[in-house]
Amino acid sequence: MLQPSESHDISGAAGDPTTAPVRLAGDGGRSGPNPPSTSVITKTKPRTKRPNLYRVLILNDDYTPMEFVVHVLEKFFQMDVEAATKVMLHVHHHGIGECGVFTYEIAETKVTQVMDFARKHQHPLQCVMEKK
Ligand code: TYC
Repeated sequence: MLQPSESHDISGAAGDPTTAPVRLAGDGGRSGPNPPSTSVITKTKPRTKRPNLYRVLILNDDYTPMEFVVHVLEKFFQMDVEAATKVMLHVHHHGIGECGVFTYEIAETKVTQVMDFARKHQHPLQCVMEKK
């Protein structure tokens, strides 16, 4: 008499080495032929990390025309003429003022754009960035 384990399997999956459950030694026979299905639940915390932020600042000087500074703030910092004039006058009176807050690469780009533009027009306007 053939035992079930000796029979020639013609039913498909059970005898298919690619799908047959692996029988593990020492599992008390719980692994097959139909072992209880188990799964591993991995908890991944929804981690949102905030980027480092940088202030872009302009500095006062005695020579750069007020209209040029207003133009810079409109051109590179998307300010309207009223906001740009307020910032320019703040810098004129206090020596330094904020143009905006950006991630590192954007802040660096703004500083370069302002410095290149000021140099091109031969104005000594200075623009810097500082970590918040
Ligand atoms: N102090 C300049 C002047 O009187 C105007 C000025 C304002 C220059 C802001 C630079 O960042 C600046 N012409």
